[in-house]
Amino acid sequence: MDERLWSAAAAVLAGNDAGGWTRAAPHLYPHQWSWDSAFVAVGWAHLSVPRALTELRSLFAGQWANGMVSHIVYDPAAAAESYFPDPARWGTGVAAAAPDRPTSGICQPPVHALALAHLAEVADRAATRPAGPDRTGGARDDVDRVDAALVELYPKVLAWHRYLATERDPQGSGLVSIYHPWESGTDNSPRFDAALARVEVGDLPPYRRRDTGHVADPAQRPSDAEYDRYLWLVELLRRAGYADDRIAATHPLVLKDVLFSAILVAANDALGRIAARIGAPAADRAVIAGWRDRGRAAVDACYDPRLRLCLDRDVRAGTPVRCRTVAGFAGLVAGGERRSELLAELASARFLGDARLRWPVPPSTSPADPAFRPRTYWRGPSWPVLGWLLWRSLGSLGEHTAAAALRAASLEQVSTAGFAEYVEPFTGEPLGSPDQSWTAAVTLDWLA
Ligand code: 9WN
Repeated sequence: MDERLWSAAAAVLAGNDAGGWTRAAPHLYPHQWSWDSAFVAVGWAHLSVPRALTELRSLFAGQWANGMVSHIVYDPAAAAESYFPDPARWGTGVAAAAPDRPTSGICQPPVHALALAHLAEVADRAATRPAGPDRTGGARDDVDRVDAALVELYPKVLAWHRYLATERDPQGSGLVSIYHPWESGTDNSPRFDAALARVEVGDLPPYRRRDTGHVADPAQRPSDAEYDRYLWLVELLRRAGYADDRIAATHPLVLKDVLFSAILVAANDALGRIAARIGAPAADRAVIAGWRDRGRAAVDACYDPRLRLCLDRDVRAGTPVRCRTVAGFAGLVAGGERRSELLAELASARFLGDARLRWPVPPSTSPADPAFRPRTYWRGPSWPVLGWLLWRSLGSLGEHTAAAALRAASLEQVSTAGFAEYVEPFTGEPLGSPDQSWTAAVTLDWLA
């Protein structure tokens, strides 16, 4: 165990701790982000199980009445100019389902059930460990706390998954529709280039970006042209009253996001285990298993034999999105039948086998893709948190050698680059925000 790295990671979480929730990053992201929070809870579990549970409780306190977990729960105490778009720009008051607290009007990948199941395992392991130093303290009590939290959170997570399986998939296809690149969590990935290019920006109210002031070079962030489109999509969603049926009928950007859908498969698998643990009704368990199986088959069907990757589907264009990004490994996350092809592609010179990589960790966009940019956000840099997701998926598939190699490379990366938001894949230069909460959190989990 690298005690120095452990203490440094723990200090990042403590520094970003806002009480019952954690800032995604100290300055750039001073609010609670949805999928960040779930990864962060996995990290907190190794320091304090009660604190990990509080993280998820706080996030779900901002859940919408239709089940949606919004991508940002705003800190009302933070200055309005601390992050843009602010709550006023979202204007979620137009939506009947919006809660009283300030949130955004869109969502992010549903990693929450995965986090809950993972932190239950952490608590169980600590409780069964032979006598000796116990980082979590009161290990048996922690298991009871987890069980109580599972009972409390289970209906909320179920409502969240139901929202995704119905409102975001009215066709029952097994694939989730997203309305905004921010919903994917991989904002300016080339996955969205063609769809965004078709978005015609209308009478967009003026705005001032805040994000570029927090990074060393604005070129590490999405471009102004991308931001105009992001904000125009927000404008259209607000005008549609955040009503899924209106959005599905009129919105210019609708994508079946293959990674989001695969995460939902893994999350339904985890939710099924939680349901069994707390003795939820058999009918619920059958519904959850149905969502999981339908999603897994649908992700498999997105596999493209030419690229050897799973591809998103652009609903408006009616075509698959042909680019080489880390999202293409969705089939490993969902645990489908394309495992050997995807593992071969992951190891190939287009991904981990590229000899120019400083560490064999997945770049967000393959260096072999024409849109690859090594310093720009989701267009090339590696994101440790996605390495964690793949590592966990490989472990669940029983691919222990590949998982161990990815963990070792990831730990070398964070030991050198620190807890950066993302990292230049060839030089190892830390980019984006320093002290990013989820990078520290997954480091704790790798070390534990
Ligand atoms: C928009 C907080 C979030 C992550 C996303 C990442 C980035 C926000 C932004 O930061 O997105 O949601 O302002 O760029 O792309 O995955 O959740 O860390």
